[in-house]
Amino acid sequence: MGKIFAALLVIVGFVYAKPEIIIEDPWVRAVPPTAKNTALFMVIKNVGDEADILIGVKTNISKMVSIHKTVNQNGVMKMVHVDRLPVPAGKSVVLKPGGYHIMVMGLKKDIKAGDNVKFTLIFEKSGEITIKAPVKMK
Ligand SMILES: [Cu+2]
Repeated sequence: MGKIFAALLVIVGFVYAKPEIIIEDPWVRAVPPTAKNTALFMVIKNVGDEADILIGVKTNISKMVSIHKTVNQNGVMKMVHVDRLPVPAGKSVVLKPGGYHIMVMGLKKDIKAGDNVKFTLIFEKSGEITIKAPVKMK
């Protein structure tokens, strides 16, 4: 009896384990009208019990969007493209200036402080999550 109950618990746990993604404090850096690029920052929180992975981002304000990481290569700060950004279960990943960020390249229109920009974040398990990020001077 005890064995069957334990087995059932394992099955139930397996079925219901899932990531639960919460996006906190998203913001886009305000840039001068001549600028072609900007970046999106946020905290990606996974309050679920399974890991998830950010695999892509979409927006219609720019030609391209890419997950970037700023790295220090022999004293020179460089940005490198990241295909997959893992968000472990119960953990948060912080996207901030000087670290991970979503690079927004080839702006199609001017953005200014106070605007809100729509982005769709694509997660491997949770699917698409649409957010509105305010444009801020920071
Ligand atoms: Cu970048």
